[in-house]
Amino acid sequence: MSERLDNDQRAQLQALYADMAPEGLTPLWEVLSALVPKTPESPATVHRWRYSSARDYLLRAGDLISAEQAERRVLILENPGLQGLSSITPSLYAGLQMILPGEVAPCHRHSQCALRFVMEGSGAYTAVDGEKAVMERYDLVLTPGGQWHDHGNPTSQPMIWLDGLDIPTVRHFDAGFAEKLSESVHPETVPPGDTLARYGHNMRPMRGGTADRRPSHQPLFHYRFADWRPALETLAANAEIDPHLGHALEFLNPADGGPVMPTIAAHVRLLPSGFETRERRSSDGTIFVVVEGQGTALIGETSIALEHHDVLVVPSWRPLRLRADTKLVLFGFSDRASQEKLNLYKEELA
Ligand code: GTQ
Repeated sequence: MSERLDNDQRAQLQALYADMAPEGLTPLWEVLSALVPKTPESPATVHRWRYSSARDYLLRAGDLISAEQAERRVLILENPGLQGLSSITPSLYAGLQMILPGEVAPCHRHSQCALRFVMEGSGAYTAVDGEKAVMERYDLVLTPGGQWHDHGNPTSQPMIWLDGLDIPTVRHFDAGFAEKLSESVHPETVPPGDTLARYGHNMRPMRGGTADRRPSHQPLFHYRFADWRPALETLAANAEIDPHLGHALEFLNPADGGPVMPTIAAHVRLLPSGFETRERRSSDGTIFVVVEGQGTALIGETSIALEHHDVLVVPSWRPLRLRADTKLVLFGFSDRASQEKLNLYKEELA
């Protein structure tokens, strides 16, 4: 409301609101500026989770409940500004999942899209439609919406990864469906590495041929550290650094050259030691993981130290500068994929 109201008018309006409320009617003029803000006013807060601390709690949970019992043994990274919503930003969910040696997280599929970013361990797997992606540290593995997935750990070490899902987005649309497979482990359909060989080398089986077996919109699901890390290093050696991003590479869906999944975009960046980015803000609240090194996130007046494996969330439209105190390598993901489809995405570079 732009005009001030006198007391009499205010009292009569309050009576009107009370009378009509039971019929599901409320006055727009009381809420218009909040409904249609000039710029995003996220209820989410900037927050950093210390990996060492979260890991201790996850190990404690591991003593108390099995992966099979829990279905998924995950500690949700819940944004302090979004309590009760199991969300890290208004549109995204994140959690830390652990699979102990010998455990299986049973097979299911759901509308929600998921990414996994491996924090520690080696040799456990996520099977997608019955094909194991054998996971190494800092691999990115996707379980796109509608695809069967189970996790297992045949090694002697725990494996921990970060889950990133579009759970709040799907909840927003009331469009979530899920089902469990009758068996806990999907029968093996092809040997590990089959999809990477068929779809992961800028090639694909000829369309229409019988070897073109993966869903055409979402064929690839494994992006290996062994591939992305050298690529990022070579970029850093050859390219002029982007003042707002550092050296940055986005993971692509080869089906269309766009973000990895319909709702989620993911990238990695490298900031040389001592480098500080110029201020940038964007409408996609972003989750960062520290893969290598140490740094500082500067968000307005707030300064947040980033240690190895920490997870940081920067909500929509918060001005961010990143400083590398040593060489800093980050993984990041956001809902930019959704926002671009809806013509919502905006960024501002200082
Ligand atoms: O691994 O399928 O963190 O369904 C949340 C929901 C992980 C999974 C989560 C899930 C999964």
